[in-house]
Amino acid sequence: MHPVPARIARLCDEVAPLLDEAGRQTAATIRDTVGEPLRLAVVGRVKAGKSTLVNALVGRRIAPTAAGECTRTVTWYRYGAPERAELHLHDGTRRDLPLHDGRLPETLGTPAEDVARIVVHLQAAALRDKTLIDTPGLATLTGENEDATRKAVLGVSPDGSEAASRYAAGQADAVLFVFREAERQDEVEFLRQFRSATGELGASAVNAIGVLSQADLFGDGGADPFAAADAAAARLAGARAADVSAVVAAAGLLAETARTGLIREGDARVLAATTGVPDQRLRLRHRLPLPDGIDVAALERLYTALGVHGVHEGRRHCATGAHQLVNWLETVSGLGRVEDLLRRSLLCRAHALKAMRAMAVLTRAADASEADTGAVLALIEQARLDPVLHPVRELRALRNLVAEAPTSPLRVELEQVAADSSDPDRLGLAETAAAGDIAGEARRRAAAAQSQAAFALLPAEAEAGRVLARSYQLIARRAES
Ligand SMILES: Nc1nc2c(ncn2[C@@H]2O[C@H](COP(=O)(O)OP(=O)(O)OP(=O)(O)O)[C@@H](O)[C@H]2O)c(=O)[nH]1
Ligand SMILES: [Mg+2]
Repeated sequence: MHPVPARIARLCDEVAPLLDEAGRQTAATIRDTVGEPLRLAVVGRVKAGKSTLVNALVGRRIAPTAAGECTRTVTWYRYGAPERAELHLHDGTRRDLPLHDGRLPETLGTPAEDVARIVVHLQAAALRDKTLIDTPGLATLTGENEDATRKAVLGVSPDGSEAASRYAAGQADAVLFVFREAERQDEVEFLRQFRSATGELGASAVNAIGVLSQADLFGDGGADPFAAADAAAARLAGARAADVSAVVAAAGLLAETARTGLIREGDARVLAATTGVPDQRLRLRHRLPLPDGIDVAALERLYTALGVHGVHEGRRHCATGAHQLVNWLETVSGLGRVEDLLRRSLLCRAHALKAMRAMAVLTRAADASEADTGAVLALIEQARLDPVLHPVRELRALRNLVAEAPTSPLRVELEQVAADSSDPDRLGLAETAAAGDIAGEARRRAAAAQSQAAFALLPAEAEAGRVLARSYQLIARRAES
């Protein structure tokens, strides 16, 4: 096991005997799951495009995107064989959920209120390093969906009545927030709640990213909706800098279509046959018959699979066949950028993010426990100061810095140090740098960070300086040993 989850597992063993029954359960759950892939919850408003995005990331059309019970149930997509879906009921039992043509069914066959979540095991490469948690939309007409999402992501019910053991049961390590169109107050509110309910680990700027979805629908119907979406995403990222580390625009539908083998040579031919037909004429296709030689039924299917912009603009990218169209869809969809952002800002910190959540959950279990809270907190504090868990301190410092002093020059430095890279890379040195040079540079930077901490005006900057100094000392020590 990686040293970070191993240290957390040890902490669980240490604190378990000191906790009450619920707390012991929590510690056991944390211990069992700390070595798992990062749990990423996909959250956002109803019909924002969450499930479509999940499908695109997984590369399968498995999550239902129409109405139906499954869209109202929290669904986990995990790596696993044999491929199967299970219902996890509130009473702790499990039931098989048969897939239909590789998709989740419309109905669950069990009263929805009994179902805690659906767990789908797939052998999809994208799930090797992350478990995706698709959640029901927020701000729906029924409050139940929202409760399900809040529980899945926050591990608490809105009234906070959940037992301590529940905290560990259904939480996410990180969040992918799907924004649709403009920013909505309830989305902002949810991000806030995520931050406050997760308390210690409420590191939104370090554990959350944003996707501005349905990018193909942006703009005023002009030639390039993606440029308009990019501009809107940049504005959103600026406005929400403390809540999400970045926002990128993406068209999940186009990526889903491109990645799930939906486009055949025949489709490219159908589109090619419409070349020369003005966009406006295509829009009126339900009222004015199209010229002969166009497969109207197939074209209609393409409108569903590609959206209006996908069809109209895609006509210019299909002359050489389906592969050209698929490549174009993949590129313009922006999903590669979403994956890039995921890698750069979340997956590269997976161990630290999981450890951060684990420690927050254990702290809560201690607070809620009737047992010896002081002794438990002391053990958690000891773990916090363990050099092995220093990456967790870096993340906390980064979170506080982004919230308090987002333009601080220490931010870039802290981000670089907190990245999952090699020590020379953290220092901006060549990979081949000699140990002596690494140690020297690290010591020099440690001293600089220390003095920045001493002269900092804001507490978060002082903390960042202290944590950075320690990071550099640890690098120097590693180089010297
Ligand atoms: N044009 C376009 N439509 C999209 C895109 N992504 C999703 N949609 C459509 O938007 C609708 C809702 O998509 P879903 O993925 O089901 O959205 P959701 O957020 O999971 O919805 P709920 O789970 O019901 O809250 C579907 O009809 C999708 O086809 C996109 O990138 N472009
Ligand atoms: Mg959905």
